[in-house]
Amino acid sequence: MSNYHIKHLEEYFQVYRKSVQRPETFWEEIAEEHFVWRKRWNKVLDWDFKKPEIKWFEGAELNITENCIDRHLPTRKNKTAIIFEPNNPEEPAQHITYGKLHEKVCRMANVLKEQGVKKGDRVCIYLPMIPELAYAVLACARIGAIHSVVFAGFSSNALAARINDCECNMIITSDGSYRGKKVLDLKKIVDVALKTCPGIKKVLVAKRTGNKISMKKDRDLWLQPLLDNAYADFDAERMAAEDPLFILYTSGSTGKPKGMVHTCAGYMVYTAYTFKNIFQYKDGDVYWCTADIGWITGHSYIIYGPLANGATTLMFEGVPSYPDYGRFWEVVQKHKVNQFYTAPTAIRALAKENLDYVEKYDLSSLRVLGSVGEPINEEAWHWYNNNVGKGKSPIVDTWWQTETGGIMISPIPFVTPTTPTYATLPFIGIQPALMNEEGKEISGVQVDGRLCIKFPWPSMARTIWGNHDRYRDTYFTAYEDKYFTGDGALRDAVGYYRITGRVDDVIIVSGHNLGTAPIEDSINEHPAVAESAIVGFPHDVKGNALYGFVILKEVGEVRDRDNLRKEINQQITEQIGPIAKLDKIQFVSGLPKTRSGKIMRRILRKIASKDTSNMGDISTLLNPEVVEEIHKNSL
Ligand code: 7RM
Repeated sequence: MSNYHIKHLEEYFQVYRKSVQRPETFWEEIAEEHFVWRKRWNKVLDWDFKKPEIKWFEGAELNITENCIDRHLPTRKNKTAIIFEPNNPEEPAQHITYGKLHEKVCRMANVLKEQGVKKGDRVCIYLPMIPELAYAVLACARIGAIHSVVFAGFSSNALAARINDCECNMIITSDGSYRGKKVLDLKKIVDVALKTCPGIKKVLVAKRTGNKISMKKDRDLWLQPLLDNAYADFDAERMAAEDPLFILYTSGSTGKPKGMVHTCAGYMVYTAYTFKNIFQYKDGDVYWCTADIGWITGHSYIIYGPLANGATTLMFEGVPSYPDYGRFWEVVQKHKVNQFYTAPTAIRALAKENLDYVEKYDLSSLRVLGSVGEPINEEAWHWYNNNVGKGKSPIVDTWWQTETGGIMISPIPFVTPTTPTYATLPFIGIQPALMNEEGKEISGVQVDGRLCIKFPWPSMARTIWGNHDRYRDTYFTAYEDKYFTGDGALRDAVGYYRITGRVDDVIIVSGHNLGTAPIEDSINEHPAVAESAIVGFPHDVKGNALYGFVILKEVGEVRDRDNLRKEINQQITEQIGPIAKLDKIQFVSGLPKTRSGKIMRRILRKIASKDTSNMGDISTLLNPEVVEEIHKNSL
């Protein structure tokens, strides 16, 4: 029996049991039967969560792009690999076949090599959702360079910090990007960032918007002429199973962003296997994930997972609201999309608009709907189910993280019965545990606790770039011999999991993970600000919005409060990006602190969400009196 494609519930339980009882045999069979290897592994798994050290398929050699492209050529050369749907609906879509993708990636790989990129080098990719982004990612993988994609909505500061942290020597960008009606000047953002990035030797610039940009001599090069002159074939580099494939930054609760490192073999096996089952992808289907490739969802489920299965994956450059709120559904109709994967924040935004925008289009091609990024609330779930799925397309509420590389808890459509707001059952090979405050695993059903994973899975991040101690401290010290996710969850009577949200200081706004610390750092740089704390509060579209409590310096002129609010948000926009702007800013005389000096965010969270019936014990605070003041003046 091949366990690659699970088709009914009994089979799920059977395969799950095997994957837990004999994980090495299980993953070995999957790896052997469904991928191409240059050299076989010596050992399937080696792990120690204390160090922590995790190795899958050690000794094996492969190149992920041979699995995502070359091996499909004999059978799928003329099949569409990527459908590119531009921002402007009047501009024709592009259908990039596997044959064409091979050529494009090879040319790009040759360009990178000619420009001095070597195996193991870090290449920053700062591009909008255009085909060159996919080519760049795959070209890096083909030559063995480590890609670090930075979402092209991040500011110069955020970009520079990510470039410097992993010491990239090249950046691939574009002249500009289209987002709805707006044209953004990406190259200018890069130019500003590079003032503080001495390691960058080359800037490759893709032409997209045609706006005027400045090109620095000897450093900046237009990509197109280089591609035109490059050879259209390239021998993929032999990579060791545990060689890094990419770095992707995610916000932490303290300090600078964490560069999560994913490696070649395990990541490939797990993203491909989850993609096949969780979207029930069948040959000929058109699959669309609306995420940006700047996030892990785009890495795993726009590029690697779908392409490893020889799928047709759609890349959308635009936004859900342009030219109007029907755009998603227009694209579904136009390309006859079968699987559609998006985020609750997008669903909530669209659910606020007139239903005509959905009903105007023929959505009968849809078979599976996906959700990712944050808990999907019941109302949004029903709207999605009724109006998009017409009650017949199962919703897969997929829980996972940048750190996990692939989907961890999710229904398998047509296999696992779904329940609104529940991510349901662990995927094959995933062993969750709920932990109590004393650090003990909670057994049984109808319980809640902190979500950990007890056993390694192939696509887990192996380290934080340049900071293995932080990797250990963040994920492996809270609970002995377990990976701690940072999320809380409950397990219901039938063993289904429902994710309740972060238990640390990461706030998820519109599906984007924002650490409180960098935003507070940015606010605190304002000359009038003494100290600040931000918390999330429920927001009907964004899921959470940010509420800032700000202490002003006592010296200096008395400033207009609304102007100050504007300046603070302006500063955040410049340093982090508009996504991190505060919805509410309250000026306070102090912040509730513990005796060890930690801000008691729990109290601020309650005030921000107007849930102040039970404030808990505040007697241990250093300054209990400020709580009353903050509460009284809350916004
Ligand atoms: C894929 C991704 C990770 C955090 C995670 C959760 C939250 C993601 C769900 C979810 C409830 C879901 N990676 N999260 N998916 N919460 N239900 N289906 O989002 O690194 O950017 O974020 O997102 O808190 O820890 S991420």
